[in-house]
Amino acid sequence: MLTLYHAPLSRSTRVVQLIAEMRIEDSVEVRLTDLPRIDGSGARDPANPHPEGKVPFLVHGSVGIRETNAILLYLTDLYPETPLGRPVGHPGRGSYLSWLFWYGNVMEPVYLAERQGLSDPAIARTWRGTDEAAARLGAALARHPYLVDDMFSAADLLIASTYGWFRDLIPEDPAIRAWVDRCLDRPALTGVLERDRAAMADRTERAPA
Ligand SMILES: N[C@@H](CCC(=O)N[C@@H](CS)C(=O)NCC(=O)O)C(=O)O
Repeated sequence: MLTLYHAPLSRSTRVVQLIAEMRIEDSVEVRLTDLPRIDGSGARDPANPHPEGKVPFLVHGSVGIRETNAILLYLTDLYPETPLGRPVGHPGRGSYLSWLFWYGNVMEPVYLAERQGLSDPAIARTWRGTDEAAARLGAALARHPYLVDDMFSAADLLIASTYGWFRDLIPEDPAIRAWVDRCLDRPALTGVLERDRAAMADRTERAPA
């Protein structure tokens, strides 16, 4: 049995979506947890075993897996029969790994820096910027409807989630816009977001005045 520590409407929402996309809900217990939010609400939950108190955190037996892209890779490798990953030996494996790691190593830092108005030659030199990230995505999506090949994968789920948070930063490129629409308009995501919003409303009602 697997256990996922999840805080509604956070980075762990992507993992809950993946679990729904993979239809492995019966194999993963999703445990709701709390964390300090940007608005000052919430607090670290001592019951969350993540070493930094963050989400997502996946527990599989005696093993803990942290970092969203590592968790997505772990789950899609663990259930290679579901079409959300690209197992070892698959022609798309290299591309799949590249996009999953590109998300954490480049895309998230670049978009967070943009959102926070941070600019520094070291940032530009190391990660480039959102224009370069968009060009990278545009080049891939000019050839295929999805990043790895012709089928939606956990890499699309992860990378498109950035534009769910930062809709004003969706690049103008029509191929990227159509891909974002395809990725954000999935029933699994709609269902997860509805449940997350309900859990957040419940949390607000219970919070002390
Ligand atoms: N790079 C990590 C980031 C995890 C992360 O920062 N999660 C936020 C929620 S969106 C969190 O747990 N924040 C609580 C804290 O920083 O204490 C990942 O993608 O898993």
